[in-house]
Amino acid sequence: MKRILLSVGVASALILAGCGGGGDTKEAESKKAEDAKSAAAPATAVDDANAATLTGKVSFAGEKPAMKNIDMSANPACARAHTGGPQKSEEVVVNDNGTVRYAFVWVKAGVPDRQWPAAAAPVELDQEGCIYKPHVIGVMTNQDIKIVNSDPTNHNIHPLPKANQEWNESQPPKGDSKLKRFAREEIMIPVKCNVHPWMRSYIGVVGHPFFAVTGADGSFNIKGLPPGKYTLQVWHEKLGTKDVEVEVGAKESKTVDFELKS
Ligand SMILES: [Cu+2]
Repeated sequence: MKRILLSVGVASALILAGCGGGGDTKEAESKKAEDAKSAAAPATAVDDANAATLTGKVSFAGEKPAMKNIDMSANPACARAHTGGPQKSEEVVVNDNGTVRYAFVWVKAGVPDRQWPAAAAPVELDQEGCIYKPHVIGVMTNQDIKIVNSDPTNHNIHPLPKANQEWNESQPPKGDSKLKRFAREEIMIPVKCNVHPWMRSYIGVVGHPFFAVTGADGSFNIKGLPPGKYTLQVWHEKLGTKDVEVEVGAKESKTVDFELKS
């Protein structure tokens, strides 16, 4: 039964890969190579019955930094979106419970080399009030990112990857959304906007589904891991990275807490 379900998952992932949006020739070639690699890899069934879980939180140590105001006065269409006062920079967001928001937690090493099925739904990255929402996202390799412009103004999305193909496209006010994907694992890809210098987001691209972005409670929950030894990493744009070695047995749930300092 489980095997049947997985086959369906893989099939739909392949269908999705087949009907992805255009892109230039280089991108198409690299996608072809990745698809070939995926097809060659054995599609091992995810053993849900024995899967382990890693949960925890990312705490902030030290004095809580003041959040900087973003000056949008040069762009009235952006400034008008913030009637309740200036937008705060999301570089370092410390939650009320002393945890860190927008930390990226992922299994850096130890995950078996398999064809992991990506979630069929794209991950959305919106531009609203002239900031990227959310500030940090995670996707699997070749999973769609749906880029939306909810603003009544132009944006120009410009990811700056090192391992993936760079691109740079404008999006008109409330224009059609764009579907984009990255073929290779990369932690992290900064995204800027060529129109608004303060706009910044980060995309984590991982070759497996074992990653999470911390939210308003600073916690993460990574499910479905095969039993094994792993390196779990937390990444934060200003507070750096930390690695922890962790071993999980079948059906085990382990807590790993991180602490980041400014
Ligand atoms: Cu912009």
